[in-house]
Amino acid sequence: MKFYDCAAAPSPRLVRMFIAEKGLNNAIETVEVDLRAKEQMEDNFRAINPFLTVPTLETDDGARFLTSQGCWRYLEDTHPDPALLGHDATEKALVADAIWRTEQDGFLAVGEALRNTAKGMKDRALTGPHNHAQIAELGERGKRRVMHFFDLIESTMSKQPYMAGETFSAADIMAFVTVEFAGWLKLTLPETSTNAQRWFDAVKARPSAAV
Ligand SMILES: N[C@@H](CCC(=O)N[C@@H](CS)C(=O)NCC(=O)O)C(=O)O
Repeated sequence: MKFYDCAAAPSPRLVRMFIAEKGLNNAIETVEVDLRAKEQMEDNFRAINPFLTVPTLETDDGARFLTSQGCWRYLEDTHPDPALLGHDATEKALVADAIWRTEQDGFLAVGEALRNTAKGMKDRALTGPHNHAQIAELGERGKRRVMHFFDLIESTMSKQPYMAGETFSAADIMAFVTVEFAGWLKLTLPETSTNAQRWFDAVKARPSAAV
């Protein structure tokens, strides 16, 4: 298996943490794609992932998964222990719900704020083969949405230990990476969010958080 990664970027980190939780670090070859040098735009990577994004995972028989969730799905089904996408039907659905909410309201909100404000992302407000101009209002809206997402983590963690319930899952990986990604905007969990902070510290203490 080959994993197309970028050490500095948050989306591939979603898969790096997942790989680490599964104990697969030594089973997968990593290919670094330097996004700062725009290597994702080069013809050889374009042929691998026409959407020009990392992570991308390639199996030995040539199948390719072009999003973090495609990579997760494949790794979960081929290496079921420990389960990170839920154990039974109920838990799988709860994890799917928590991942969707976290991606929409958290991860993509940080991306919206960053990509619409960062000088280095002029005309690259969205990933992919087409250029899109930045919209300053979306930058501001994104920051407000991130703070709402932080409130959601706090209220979730006041009721349960993990994003999807009683068990650590990929939803926690995504929420954790989202909080660290928000640091790029200098946005941090509010001091009053003690439940969210307790959860964050517990995830940060896992060996997978170091990748
Ligand atoms: N939802 C996609 C998002 C992938 C994505 O946006 N990756 C970013 C890095 S965090 C990327 O490849 N950016 C390339 C660019 O900015 O042109 C996934 O999780 O795979």
